[in-house]
Amino acid sequence: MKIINATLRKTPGLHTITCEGAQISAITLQSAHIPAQAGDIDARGQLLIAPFVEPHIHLDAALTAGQPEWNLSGTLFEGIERWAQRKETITHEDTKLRAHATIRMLAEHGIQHVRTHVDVTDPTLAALRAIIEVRDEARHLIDLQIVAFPQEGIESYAGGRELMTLAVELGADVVGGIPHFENTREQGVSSIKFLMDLAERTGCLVDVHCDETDDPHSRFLEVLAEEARVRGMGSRVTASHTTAMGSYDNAYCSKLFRLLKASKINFVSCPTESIHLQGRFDTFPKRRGVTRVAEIDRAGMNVCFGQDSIKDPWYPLGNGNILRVLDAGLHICHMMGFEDLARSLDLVTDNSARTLNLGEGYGIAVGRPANLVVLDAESDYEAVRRQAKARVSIRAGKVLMTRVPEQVEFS
Ligand code: 17E
Ligand code: FE2
Repeated sequence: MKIINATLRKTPGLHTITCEGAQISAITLQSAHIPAQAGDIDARGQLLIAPFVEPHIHLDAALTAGQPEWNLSGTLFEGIERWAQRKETITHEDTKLRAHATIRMLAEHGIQHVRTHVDVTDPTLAALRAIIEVRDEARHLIDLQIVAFPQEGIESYAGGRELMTLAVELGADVVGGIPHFENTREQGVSSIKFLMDLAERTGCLVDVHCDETDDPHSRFLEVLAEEARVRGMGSRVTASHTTAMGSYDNAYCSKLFRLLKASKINFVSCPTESIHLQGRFDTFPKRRGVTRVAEIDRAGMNVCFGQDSIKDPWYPLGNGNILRVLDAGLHICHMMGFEDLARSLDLVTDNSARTLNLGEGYGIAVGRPANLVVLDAESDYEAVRRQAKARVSIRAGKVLMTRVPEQVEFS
């Protein structure tokens, strides 16, 4: 299969990408626009990108908003309470149906790599068992990484440590945590030591919900980063949310950044979710409740954007379109200078792939998997401005999905 007349990010000219079997076998620069032969996919000068990546979502809770009650305060904590109510009624089938429906929404938007957190603070681990099956069943659409996520705490929840260990034995790929939600600061710290030990022992990656609060005294990020640095695990570790960093004073943050850089950990921000859940205890002026995305990026560290929720107890909107989150994130994080817009897709492609440790399994290069998306735009700038849709999604060298862009006719 050939994709012709493709614009590649950060590379001038039109290109032909040839796929053999499930791999990219050649990338050639064209001297001019070429006509399509039967069987070719004509990108018509538009962007051909490696698939979008969703680095942070909660598939087990997706599509449950309002069941049985709506989150009326809009806080993280009421979200956790509402979810605890819904969690009592989840079943294997209900979880699988909602997860599959949500994965389809992601795939429709050109996403082929997903990391989902799954709540393991449930003695039956029902959601985890269901999502492990979904990981196999949905392989034709996406690659799925599963995080063992202790929503109600590792130390503060009865049997929390045992449930985390069992989740990894059952097949979770990534170890999670929620230190800011543990009952005490000491438990927050010990939860991080525990989860880092578990990951180091089992070879799992790490992705911690870390300091998801406006409390400027929530300082678990330094603990996570130091554990990662000392163990040499930084590139395998991710700090998600870190919204408290938006409230840290600059003197502390400048010291913290030295450690963060030395640790080499990754960051995920979920700007639509954070602007909704945070700032809830402020009057005016009201904080944005989002981590320092531009500053992390400028310091040379790896940061990406995720959706976090689709219609769940924490966040009622969302539709699978990661460009919606990119658009909002660029606004919220003051990243609309031309240079940021011109490379904005980094935040939802390459940077996220690095967070997920996809390595040679991702990217447009000879020998890599033929997973490719033609976007309905010619540049990063236009893709985010126009909320460009995926026109064609190719997976393992086969067309997975095509979309005919909408046509508007004035009379
Ligand atoms: N759980 C949590 O602790 N934080 C979130 N943002 C979501 C679930 C969606
Ligand atoms: Fe989350």
